[in-house]
Amino acid sequence: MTIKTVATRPVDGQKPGTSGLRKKTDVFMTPGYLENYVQAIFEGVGGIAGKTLVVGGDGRFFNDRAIQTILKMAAASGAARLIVGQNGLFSTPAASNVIRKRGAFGGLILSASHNPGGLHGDFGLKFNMANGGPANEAVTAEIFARTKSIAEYAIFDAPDVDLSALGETMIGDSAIEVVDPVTDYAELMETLFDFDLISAMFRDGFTMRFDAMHAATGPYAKAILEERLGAAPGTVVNAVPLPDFGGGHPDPNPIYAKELYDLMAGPDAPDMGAASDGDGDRNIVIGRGAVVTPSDSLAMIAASAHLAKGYTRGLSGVARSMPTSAAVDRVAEKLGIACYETPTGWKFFGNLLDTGMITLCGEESAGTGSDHVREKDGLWAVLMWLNIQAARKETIAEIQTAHWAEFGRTFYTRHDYEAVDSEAAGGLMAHLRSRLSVLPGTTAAGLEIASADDFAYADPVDGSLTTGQGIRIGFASGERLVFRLSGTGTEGATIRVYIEKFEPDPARHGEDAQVALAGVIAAAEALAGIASRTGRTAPDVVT
Ligand code: G16
Repeated sequence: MTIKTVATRPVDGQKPGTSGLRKKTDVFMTPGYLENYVQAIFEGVGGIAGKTLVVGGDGRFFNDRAIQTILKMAAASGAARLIVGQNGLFSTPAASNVIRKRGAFGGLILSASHNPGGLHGDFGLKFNMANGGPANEAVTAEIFARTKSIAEYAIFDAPDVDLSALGETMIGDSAIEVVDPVTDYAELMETLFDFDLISAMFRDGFTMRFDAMHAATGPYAKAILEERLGAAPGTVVNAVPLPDFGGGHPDPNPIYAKELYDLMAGPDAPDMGAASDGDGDRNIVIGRGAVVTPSDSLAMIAASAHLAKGYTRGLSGVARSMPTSAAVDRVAEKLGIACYETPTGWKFFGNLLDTGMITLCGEESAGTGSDHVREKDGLWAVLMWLNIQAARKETIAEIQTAHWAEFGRTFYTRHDYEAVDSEAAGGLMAHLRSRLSVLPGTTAAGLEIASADDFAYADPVDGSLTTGQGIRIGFASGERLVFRLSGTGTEGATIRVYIEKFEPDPARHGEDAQVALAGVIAAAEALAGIASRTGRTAPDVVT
């Protein structure tokens, strides 16, 4: 086995987005593309000689090939140990846990999250740091800088490692340790939640469907829900991870998890429906006839988390990404704890979690998590909801109704316009930005605008400033609109419009969100001219 040094040239566009580098799979498979980016990571993080790294992904097409390349390159760069999930699999939160538990220097996580896989689907790669969380902005900037000056990369000329067998092999002086991806994660969950209480609920006839969408969470959900907690066999559906996600789109939203949403709205609904995404960090929770929005889920978990054994001490604080609804703010106020508003991207929660300023955080994009790892965690959220139901002896619908009665309901929806012409999307945002100073005091579709800004965040721990994070429009009557461009898409631009309105009156809490928000939706169109600028008259996805 020898180390090869291969001459290469910078490739354009290897700038990490909201969560690492995401591109079409066939782009990632272009000779040298992956290698350039991996070498840039190794150099951008200050070198990996003598270090331990965790490596794994969500099992999508090219996961297996990419991991072999990464292992050979890491060995060539002198890594001491590479901890790899069996068959190259790790859910993102499980990888975060292993990084923390094993005291690793960091990890490489291969996933394009909820985006479809396959040669013409999406692929992604990100670096997580020693705290288990996605690299911060300073590190991703350093990685990007290296992609622009790279001239060569190093790789071991070695046979592939058998990743199906647990145990240890060597590439040169680097140990490759293949581990069961589920064990450590399941152990962690057992320290956080009352497994006996949840088991008893299942024994008493509680029914559930968990849709793993043929993605990373399947083995975890089977092991924890069915084997440890005693949920009926077959509770976890689509449990086997497949490189093409069974031809599906592993996003637990109302479009791609429609079957689950339909089941939960119908006469044969189990007590609880849940799903997670490609890499297992997102979640959706649905009660019988009661969809819980991710923003509400965060607020409801914040209000009841103390019922789970890992959280009996209460919450030190909470955080939400800026576009997430203010439902959790109202809970924080009542609990007398701080609530932080961060830019979109889990990496921005890292410092708050590391310093103990927050215990819980979440995002409108189906992400909820706590200080147990440094990623959002789909199965954790599902277990939290199971624990809360078992402890309160109430259904999700009852918990939701009671929560709204106590705190008011924040109607919320997000409208996505996908694969929009990048110039048109950029023009729409630039137009809004140019009008920020003149908007307050004017009206849009009859609603008076009280405030308008472009969100900027000064990290309270390290003082770093992040600007240009989305246009916020606040209305005098309390509604809010946010416009931003997605940082995870791989085709054109995705415009996200986030729409919310607070409703204190319980008599109105049963309204359909799209109906309740119709006036604010009209204001969004009046302000941004989405139809005229993009040619789109309706969103592609409504969550
Ligand atoms: C990533 C980030 C999340 C973010 C989401 C959507 O999640 O970790 O913080 O909310 O992307 O980002 P955007 O609105 O820029 O597309 P995931 O699940 O895709 O890794």
